Amino acid sequence: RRCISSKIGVLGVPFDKGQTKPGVANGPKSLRDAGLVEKIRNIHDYIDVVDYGDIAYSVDSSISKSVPNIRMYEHMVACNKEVSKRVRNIIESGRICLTLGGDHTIAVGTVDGHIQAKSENVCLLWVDAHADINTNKTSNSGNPHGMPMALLAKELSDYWPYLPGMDWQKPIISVRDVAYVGLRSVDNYERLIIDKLGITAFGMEDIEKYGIHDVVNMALDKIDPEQNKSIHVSFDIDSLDSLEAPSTGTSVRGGLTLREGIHIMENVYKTKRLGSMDLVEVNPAIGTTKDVQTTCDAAIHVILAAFGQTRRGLRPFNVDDMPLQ
Ligand code: 6HN
Ligand code: MN
Ligand code: MN
Repeated sequence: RRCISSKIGVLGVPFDKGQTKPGVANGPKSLRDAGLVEKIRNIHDYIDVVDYGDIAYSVDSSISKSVPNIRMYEHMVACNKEVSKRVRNIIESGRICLTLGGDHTIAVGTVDGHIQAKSENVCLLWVDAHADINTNKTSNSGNPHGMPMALLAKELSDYWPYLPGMDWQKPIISVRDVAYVGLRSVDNYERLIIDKLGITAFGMEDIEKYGIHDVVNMALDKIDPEQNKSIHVSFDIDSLDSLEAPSTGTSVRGGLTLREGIHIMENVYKTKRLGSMDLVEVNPAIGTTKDVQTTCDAAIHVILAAFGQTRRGLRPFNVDDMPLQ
């Protein structure tokens, strides 16, 4: 059995300005405190993990309130610019980038950085209860964490006003290269956008109908038909059911089981083309201590599956027989 060495870079993005509930900035800390990095290292002997710590960014306050109905606009701009640069560097250094949120706003930067590093040969699997494809005109909340897909999509660039400070960010992914899994809370205009642009979208009812295995394979077939793209998975922990991941800001019941979440990432691992993964919206200020443990533990299981943890067990590295007495 030959094993390919896997190099991973972990980046924390303690960003909470894309929504209004305090606590989500401590997502990276809560995952690290729960032993995430050690657990990734322990998957197998030939794994190589570097933790790059948390990002910091500085804000240009002169652009605040320059775009209507985007809360904390200047923070969204500055944070994502830094995230993009850091993710790009990590991927260019030959590592799979694991970005820990923070709220989902940061996916603008992670997907941008991934696409820069891989010269656009990227497809995107968005695992979420929500579609996160509001523009500032369609959003009912004004919360940037409901907008990252709309900022990334080429097909929506004409629906945005001029965005000061975002010149570095080109809307660089076509919705043809995007698939959703887990949807169950989609706003009216988001539904219109998905239908009008024909975005591949598997809601919970599709998972009931086809099962998670077929749904993931159908999604990947659609966005990476030649099996040659670098896969970006943006995993919002609220894709999981409220019972599986209670500590998150916009929880919706009737979601994925942890087993389904793990299954998605096991299938992605098997492609050997995971280039970058986000794990966002873990909020350790929501719920009891037990709820936070449950949520972090679920997030860690999903991440470990992405990096080769298998439920059937892994044989010891470079060993063919049991120790003699
Ligand atoms: N998330 N569609 C709602 C909004 O405010 O635009 C909810 C967004 C949730 C975002 O969970 O990443
Ligand atoms: Mn989301
Ligand atoms: Mn969500």
